[in-house]
Amino acid sequence: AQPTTSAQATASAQATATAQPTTSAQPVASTSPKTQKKDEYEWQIVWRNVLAFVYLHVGALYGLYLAITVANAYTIFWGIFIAWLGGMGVTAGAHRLWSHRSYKAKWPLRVLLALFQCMAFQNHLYEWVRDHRVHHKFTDTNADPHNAKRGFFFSHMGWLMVRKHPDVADKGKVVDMSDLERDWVIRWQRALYPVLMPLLCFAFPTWVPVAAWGEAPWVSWYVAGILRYTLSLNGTWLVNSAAHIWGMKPYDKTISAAENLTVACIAFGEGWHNYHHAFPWDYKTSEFHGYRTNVSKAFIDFFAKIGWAYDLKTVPQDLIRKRVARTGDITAHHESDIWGW
Ligand code: ST9
Ligand code: ZN
Ligand code: ZN
Repeated sequence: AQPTTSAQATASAQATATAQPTTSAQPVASTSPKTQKKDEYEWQIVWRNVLAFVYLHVGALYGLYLAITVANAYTIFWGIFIAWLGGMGVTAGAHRLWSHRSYKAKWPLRVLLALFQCMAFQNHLYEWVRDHRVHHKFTDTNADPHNAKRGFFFSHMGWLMVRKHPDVADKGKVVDMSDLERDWVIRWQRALYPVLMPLLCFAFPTWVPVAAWGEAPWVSWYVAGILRYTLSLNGTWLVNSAAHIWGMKPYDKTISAAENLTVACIAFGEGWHNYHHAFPWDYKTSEFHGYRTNVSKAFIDFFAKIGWAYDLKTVPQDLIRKRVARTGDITAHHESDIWGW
């Protein structure tokens, strides 16, 4: 066996251990160790995660029932507010700032975004960004952590319930993360994540309604905690599933990523995914200049106004036009809509 990382070695060993010989004449001798490893790849379910997601979704249904029947209206507004803060941590922070460097942020905004991103519990920033950069570099291949070619469920949430394909770590090694390693906010968030995440994603959102307007603790837990978290996870996952399946492809017909209005509305502007994969460095993650389908753009523009965000990057119109003509679907590109949305 070749020297590999411990995770790869474990994945490979587990794959070998579980591989069932189906025929007596397996082409083992004729395959190189590398193809052999890939042929042997099969899903390794991580039951801890499966159980956690079952609890979250059953709990979210119960939370929905409590929200409709007994919850204080303030608790519901509070849940929406926390979902929005967590959403900004993911879209304006993890995604547009740290994954793609589409703008720069002074340290107070970086600290704020790192705290908001803890509220969303989608792994710490370093891990989130590494997976996302690998997703962009190896879109629609086995090295893409949530490869949409493996179906809706896998790209939505299935990828979080199985061990990663060996290609993710193998090919992911070439992705440069040195900019994040240099950022003290990233190092600090990663070190404190085991404490900050439970406090900011679960304890604080549950405690406020109890202390401030006397909400019953279990109602607060299931509405502002579990329901809010589960809905915001599903909203985020739609970008990887729905927006990689349904929608038009004005900018690049060759990739699965598509323009999806519904996902844009749910995921605070992150559904314009064909544009985003064509031009990942645009801070708008869309050709549109409006705010209606892109609350995250409004958030970044506000911080640019007060000087905490700067060097906002956009793509010149002639470059977009050239790209549409070269790789896109020109009939799906409606320039008149661009200022409207
Ligand atoms: C969650 C994330 O939900 C959601 C992300 C969505 C992204 C969407 C993007 C779209 C745009 C933004 C939209 C925002 C919209 C917001 C709207 C809000 C309404 N590169 O991972 P491990 C190596 S998280 C290079 O353990 P396993 C590395 O050496 C939900 N190398 O793999 C690593 O070791 P280390 C909550 C990589 O063992 C080693 O492999 N969290 C890469 O196969 C092992 O890595 C959970 O559910 C890479 N990309 O386990 C937990 N990846 O880290 C989920 C790995 O030491 N995670 N390596 O360097 C797990 O339990 C596990 O990761 C696993 C895989 C079971 C899934
Ligand atoms: Zn994508
Ligand atoms: Zn991206």
